[in-house]
Amino acid sequence: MERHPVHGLVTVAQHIIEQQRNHPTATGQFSWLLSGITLATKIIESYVRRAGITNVLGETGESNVQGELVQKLDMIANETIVRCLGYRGNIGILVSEEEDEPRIVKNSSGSGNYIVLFDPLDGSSNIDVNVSIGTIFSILHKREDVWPSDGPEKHVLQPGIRQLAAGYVVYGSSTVLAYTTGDGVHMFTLNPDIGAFVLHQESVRMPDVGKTYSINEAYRASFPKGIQDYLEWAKTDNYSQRYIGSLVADFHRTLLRGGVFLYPPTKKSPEGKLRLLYEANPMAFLAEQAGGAATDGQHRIMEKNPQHMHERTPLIIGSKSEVERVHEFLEKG
Ligand code: AHM
Ligand code: MG
Repeated sequence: MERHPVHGLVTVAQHIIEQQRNHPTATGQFSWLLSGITLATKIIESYVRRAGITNVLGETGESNVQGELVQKLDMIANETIVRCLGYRGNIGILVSEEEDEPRIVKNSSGSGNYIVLFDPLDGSSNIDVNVSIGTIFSILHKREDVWPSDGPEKHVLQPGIRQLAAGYVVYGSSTVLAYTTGDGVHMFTLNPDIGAFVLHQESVRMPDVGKTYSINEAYRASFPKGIQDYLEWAKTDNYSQRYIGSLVADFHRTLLRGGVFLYPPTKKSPEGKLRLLYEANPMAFLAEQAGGAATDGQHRIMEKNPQHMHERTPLIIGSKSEVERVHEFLEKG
């Protein structure tokens, strides 16, 4: 793997500002917005680290728009992000996995131009058992061809290729942030002693091959035939299997080590389980920026035109040649 070691101490805030220097028209608004996200994730991480001793584990007793039980930490993470971003005057719309409708941010200028879409705490089933979970985000501009009477959802329904930035934070054995603004993927580790995300790898490249597949194989019987055939083949070719059950953590490993993550359509989730706008799109942007690929089994994820805010999609993401291999099986199947 090609690595770019970093000397000296560069925080994520500094890095974003330096990246902006490459864009002469940048106003600094964008770095202000991203610093709101990093602040929120530091607060979330402090809840996650102390979860067992601060009565934040377990369910709230409510279900979200997806019909899934909401964990207390899901709710805390959502509120934290809304609180941290709601005061950045340049954000117009927030879209969260946990909320049915887009949230219009009311601010003094009333003219926020950015849309932030996020999954506040991904990997819900792992929250209570101290396994890696994460936050995912994607940033868009509001559309110019939308009338106020069209409502906010129309602004939000844009293909992933329009993303201005995307990233995630994985709350794992250490807390790592990865982001892209279309100029490579950069990775930071939270140094808890100074409370800052510190750069540890610039321009991360995903290995082009990697003999690891990551899938919930318990659903195998209802996978498309091509996926079943691929899994059979991978076993005969000495692949390993790794599956954490938090997209953020499974993707993070795939980004660093190579391989392929798959969440195909199943009987239970015929459209796939993962959400296009705030799970698949940001991960696809990161994957492509690192030299990898992301599809739904037929189309490039980032070219899909979303019809609904909480739309789901099948996802095949990872090293380029591994994704291509899965496609070969899908075409034969
Ligand atoms: P969540 O956003 O409610 O946590 O659900 C998404 C998660 C992903 O992190 C993970 O890849 C997937 O669900 C795991 O699903 P399954 O338990 O069906 O394997
Ligand atoms: Mg999720």
